[in-house]
Amino acid sequence: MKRVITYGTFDLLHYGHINLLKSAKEQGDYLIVALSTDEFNWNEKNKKNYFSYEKRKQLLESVRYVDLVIPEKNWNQKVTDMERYYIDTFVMGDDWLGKFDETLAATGVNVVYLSRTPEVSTTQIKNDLYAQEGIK
Ligand code: C2G
Repeated sequence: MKRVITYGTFDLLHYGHINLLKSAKEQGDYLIVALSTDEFNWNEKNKKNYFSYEKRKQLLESVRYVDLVIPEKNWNQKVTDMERYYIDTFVMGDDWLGKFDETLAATGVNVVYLSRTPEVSTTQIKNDLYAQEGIK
């Protein structure tokens, strides 16, 4: 069984995330999503997620491509995650192109960057909604 892992916030889950998760699953047979905790988002990514970790986890667990959701608590857990979960392939969207090759080089996992869905983002959704609010 080929085991794949990917990491992210996945807040305001949208079809760009689903495209990524679908493509990530296609890299193997079992997909683990390491989901950024609320604290990690706020302290390390300066992101205030709209949905809590539990709600974002609930949404991801309902996605057919996702087999397991684990917490992403810090930037440094990736190497141990690869060992702990017997990972074959690490996947990220190509906005992260090249960012994890060095970190993961010693683990021997395949590092795959998949193209992002360019036209959609959580930031864009929020901005569009604020703009509509102004019109209403
Ligand atoms: N993504 C995508 N297309 C979009 C938006 C996001 O393919 N339109 C992908 C990103 O490239 C990423 C995943 O969906 O691989 C999750 O995106 P985010 O929730 O924005 O994740 P991020 O905040 O980049 O956190 O340790 C890695 C970090 O946790 C990644």
